[in-house]
Amino acid sequence: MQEKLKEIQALALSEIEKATSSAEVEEIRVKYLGKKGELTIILRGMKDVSPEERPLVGKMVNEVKAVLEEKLEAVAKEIKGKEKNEKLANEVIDISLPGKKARLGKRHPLDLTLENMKNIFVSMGFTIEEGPEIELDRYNFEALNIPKNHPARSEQDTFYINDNLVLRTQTSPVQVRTMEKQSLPIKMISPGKVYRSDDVDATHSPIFYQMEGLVIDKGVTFADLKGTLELFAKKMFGEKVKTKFRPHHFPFTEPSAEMDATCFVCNGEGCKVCKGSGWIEILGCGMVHPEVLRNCGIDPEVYSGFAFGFGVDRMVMLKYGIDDIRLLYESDMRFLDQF
Ligand code: 2NL
Repeated sequence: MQEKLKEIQALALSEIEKATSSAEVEEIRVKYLGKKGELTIILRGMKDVSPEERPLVGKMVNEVKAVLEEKLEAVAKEIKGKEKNEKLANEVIDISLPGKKARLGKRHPLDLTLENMKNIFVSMGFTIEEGPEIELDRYNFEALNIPKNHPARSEQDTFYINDNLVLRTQTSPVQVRTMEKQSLPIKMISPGKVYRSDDVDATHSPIFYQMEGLVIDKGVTFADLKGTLELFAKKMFGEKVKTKFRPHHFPFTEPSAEMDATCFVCNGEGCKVCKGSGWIEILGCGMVHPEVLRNCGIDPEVYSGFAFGFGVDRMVMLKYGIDDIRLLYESDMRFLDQF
């Protein structure tokens, strides 16, 4: 029996020595010390050993068990250390590799131009007002003297939510709301998105930007309108710019006009941008129609005012020489990176 135990011990120790992984060590532990392990079986067989030999054999079994346990633990520890080092070595991060560059975004040309325009009007004492893009028919059309049969109301031009609600086709409803709620005088601009049921092409987009302005006070005249808009044109396109006003028609202003500015590309000489005329159409304007003032609860016998409106996209396109409005809405970085 003693011989047998020595044999087991020697065999087990040599197996443990040769182990190269934690799994192998565990396998050996189970083989000798596990429930059905060789030493366990001997311990269980003690009842067959003669009573005289029993204490001695028992002691030896326990000694072998202790030796094996100690050795298993030592080797397991050593192997675990090695495995950990190997794992760490495999997971090394090369911090000298160049990182992935985060692309910095840029301001959109529409946004840049809008800011420029807002700054000009704020410097002249205008406030910036905003309103909903889904608008009541009453604010978008009715209050502005655009009658029920007017072509602008046609479903071909306007996105209707229902009979009463539209996607605003201009930012004028913001002015109407301001006149209704605000005390006088008023000196405001309303920049923002507007919607028209247009098919997309080089000059049309169903969404575009507009800026309108409104000044209401006692004694406001067409001279105030001209002075204000001339100054805007000079600040926007340069000191040398000249302006002229042509009669026009809008349902919400009377009299109405369109303002042209001398072409900022050729200084009025005539070029491709101004189609040889030397002039570029900039905006529409006029004295607020008395009916519109009445609709907004303002007495046209006491107060008068002027209003104007222009397409921001058109200005951006003129300013940067962009020939296709779709470029402003396609988010193509090759285009946007140029600004
Ligand atoms: C254009 C012309 C214009 C207005 C907008 C306006 C607003 C109120 C009362 C009177 Cl609440 N007028 N706005 C006036 C004249 C012209 O826009 O060509 N826009 C793109």
